[in-house]
Amino acid sequence: MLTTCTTERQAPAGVAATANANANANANEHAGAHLTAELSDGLGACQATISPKFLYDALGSKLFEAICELPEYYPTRTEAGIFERHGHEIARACGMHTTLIDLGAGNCAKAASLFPLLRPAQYVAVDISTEFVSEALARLRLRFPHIDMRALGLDFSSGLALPADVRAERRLFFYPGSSLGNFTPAEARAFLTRLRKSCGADGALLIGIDLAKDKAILDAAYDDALGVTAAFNLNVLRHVNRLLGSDFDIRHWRHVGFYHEAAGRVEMHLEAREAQHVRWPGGGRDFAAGERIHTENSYKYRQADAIGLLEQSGFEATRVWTDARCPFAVIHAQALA
Ligand code: AVI
Repeated sequence: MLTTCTTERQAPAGVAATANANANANANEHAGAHLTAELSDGLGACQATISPKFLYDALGSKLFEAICELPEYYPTRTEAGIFERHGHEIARACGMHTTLIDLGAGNCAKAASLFPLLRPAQYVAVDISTEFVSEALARLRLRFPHIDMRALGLDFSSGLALPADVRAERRLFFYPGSSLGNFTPAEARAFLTRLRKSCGADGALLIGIDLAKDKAILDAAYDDALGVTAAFNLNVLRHVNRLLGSDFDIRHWRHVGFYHEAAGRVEMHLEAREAQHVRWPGGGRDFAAGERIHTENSYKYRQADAIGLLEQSGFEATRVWTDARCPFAVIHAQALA
């Protein structure tokens, strides 16, 4: 991978007008100025990056759902197996009638599978894409009419300001799917510390964390034979085109996903198939053939390190459930005073 980069921070006045038709056709999907700035800063950095949160537009969310069905992608299945086998114990540890706050709720299926056991007093589905969550909630309200449900559109990776109508009592943050792994350990600590503050005096966390395992299993999970993960990763460029008005041509990029053992994480990148120049209003960049855009990290923890991370963030891990065949941990952690 090349480390040199050529970027334009200030484009000539005509560049915005010549940005691709895709951006103009999608002018109604306006990115806020902060998102545009975040995207252009990331793309302009010497090691180009796109935050993984941009993987989840409507199509990206559907592709992620498809990933969860893949034989190679074990986390969803493994975690669901733990919930199924240990559901009663998990419910006992969490208690009933909580305020269940589902972070990155997506199609809400994981939380809904626990409703009969947990019987939450309130269910708050938090996700960056409210369109997806609202559809899921409409279906769930029919099945569980007695549960007070609300959708909250929030990029909770950068802050967790909950509105006043979210009950303050017995908050149980639900963070399944090993999404914590998409933060660096330092970001994860900062995130968990913020979460601890939102817990109040009697709050807790139910979290799923993927654990380190064989490189061959991890490589296959993040570069599946059918190419669904590749489509999921490449789709981020379509999303960026709409948000930023850039002119990425997906055909000129390929998906790369692998386990970096020394770093303890899976990395996803998009690699330029050929040299090219990409423009966006106010900027642009040359990419050399083989140059990569880093789109995601997925850290795989050792169990003791995961528990240590929770402790450093103001939680006490009270119960841990694992899968003997495929290392994955579901942890109940109580907020410490
Ligand atoms: C959402 N997150 C936990 C997934 C993961 O495994 O890191 C996202 C994903 N990326 C590629 N496949 C799945």
